[in-house]
Amino acid sequence: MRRRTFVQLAAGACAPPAFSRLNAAPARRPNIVLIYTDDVGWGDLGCYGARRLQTPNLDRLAARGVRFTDAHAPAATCTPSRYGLLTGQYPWRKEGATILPGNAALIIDTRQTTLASMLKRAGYATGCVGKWHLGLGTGDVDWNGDVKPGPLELGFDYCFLIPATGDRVPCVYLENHRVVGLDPKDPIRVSYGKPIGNEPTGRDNPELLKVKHTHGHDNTIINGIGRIGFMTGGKSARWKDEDMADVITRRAQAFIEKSAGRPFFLYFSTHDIHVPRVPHQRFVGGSQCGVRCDVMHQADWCAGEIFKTLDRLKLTENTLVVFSSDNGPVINDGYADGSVETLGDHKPAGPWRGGKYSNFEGGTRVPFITSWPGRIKPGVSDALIGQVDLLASLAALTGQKLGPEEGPDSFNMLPALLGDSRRGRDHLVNQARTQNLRQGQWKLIPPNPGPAVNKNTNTEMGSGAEAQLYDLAKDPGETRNLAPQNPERVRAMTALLERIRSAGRSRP
Ligand code: NG6
Ligand code: CA
Repeated sequence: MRRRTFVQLAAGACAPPAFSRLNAAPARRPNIVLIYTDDVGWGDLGCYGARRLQTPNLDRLAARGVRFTDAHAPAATCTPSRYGLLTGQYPWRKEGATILPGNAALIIDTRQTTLASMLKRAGYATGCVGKWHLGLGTGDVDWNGDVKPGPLELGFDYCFLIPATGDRVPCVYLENHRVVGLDPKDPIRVSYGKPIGNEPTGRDNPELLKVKHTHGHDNTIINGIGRIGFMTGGKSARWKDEDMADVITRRAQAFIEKSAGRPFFLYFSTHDIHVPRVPHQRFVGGSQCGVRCDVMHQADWCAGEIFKTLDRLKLTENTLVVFSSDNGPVINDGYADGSVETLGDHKPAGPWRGGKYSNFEGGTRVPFITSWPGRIKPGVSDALIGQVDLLASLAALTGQKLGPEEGPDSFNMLPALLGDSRRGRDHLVNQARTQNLRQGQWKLIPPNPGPAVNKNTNTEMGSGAEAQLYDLAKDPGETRNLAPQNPERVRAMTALLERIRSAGRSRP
């Protein structure tokens, strides 16, 4: 794996003329494309060491940008991470920011500043395409009328959504406020908990399934796949999982086409590589580690298509692309799709312990790449940063000062994101079963009694009745709990975490 540090690269690879040209010319405000993948682990990209699958488009992005090794999603699951990403507020401050059912109300207050509203204020055209999973509407949603509030009420000019997740009903797309392709004579009804309608379910009709479930996912069968939740109606509007990557990528490209000419912000949130993993036929069997890796090829293709559009429109030079993932990797997340059996020696979390759902580093330490060919000098950075920092950093990029209530946990890390500085945050709080605290090389996981391993997903959770303290510089795999020998450090970090919690904000 490439292990050159940013400093070495800057010193070695950048001849002075290029260096001064890059720094002297103040670039125009860039377009911003945020590619947010789902459940992609630190080790799932070629440029992060994967060898059993190929991600040429993302590797090229990293080669011309900054590849971060210590960047974090706000949480080890989707909804809280997306909440933190868009609001710049730690998600554990928000009651109810946990994995949401598909009929949940919008959990972001429409008065809150988001990445979209902040960039809109700076004159950007703003679009959101792909997975949402932050709730929609104000209560039990009526999918047959205007579905709002949602992204459009949070600063996005346009949205095309997978409302919750690929494995949750309703299995339909939403464009702006409306379900796409809905026949009013066949209204959609959705229920979580109580069965609704009389369509087959995974529980009662397993013989109809093309992918069997291992845990959960045994409610209404849509496109041969058991889902979480019950749904009836909306037959003409239902998605086909195999086409999902194509459908959302084409919408994202169309948004770029339409917006070119003024600065734009695209939040492109892939379904891949979340379950159910049902790639388009052309990606089936393409990798050397099974369907989970095949859908990683598909995710890389999605990114590549976006890059092609930027190239064609001659926008690449002045577009800041940020690539990341909403939480760490999971192998079996509820479907018997063969991923466990075909994993081989592929290491989805790279060198980090745990994965999705876990308090260990694998839960939130995710791939993170920034690229802006007209401005960023390529390199690798080990700065500690959080996705929660994008709000303040992109505000700084677009010359905006945040009010005291905006992005209360978002630090301006722009110099690190642009590769101008290797300095990261002094501390960062991430969330799984509990909040954990990073401070430099130290990691504190407060007491959180529970099973060491989640039996369903086989995830090492980082649970324990006593506090855990790890020195990631000496022990990146979090194998030696140093808490008993370091009571002072445990006390100091526990106190810092408590201060951050009780202050209600942490932005300097
Ligand atoms: C879990 C689901 C899992 C996945 C996850 C959300 C079961 C048994 N498991 O509850 O399959 O959907 O929620 O993933 O239903 S996330 O990436 O959107 O947070
Ligand atoms: Ca996720």
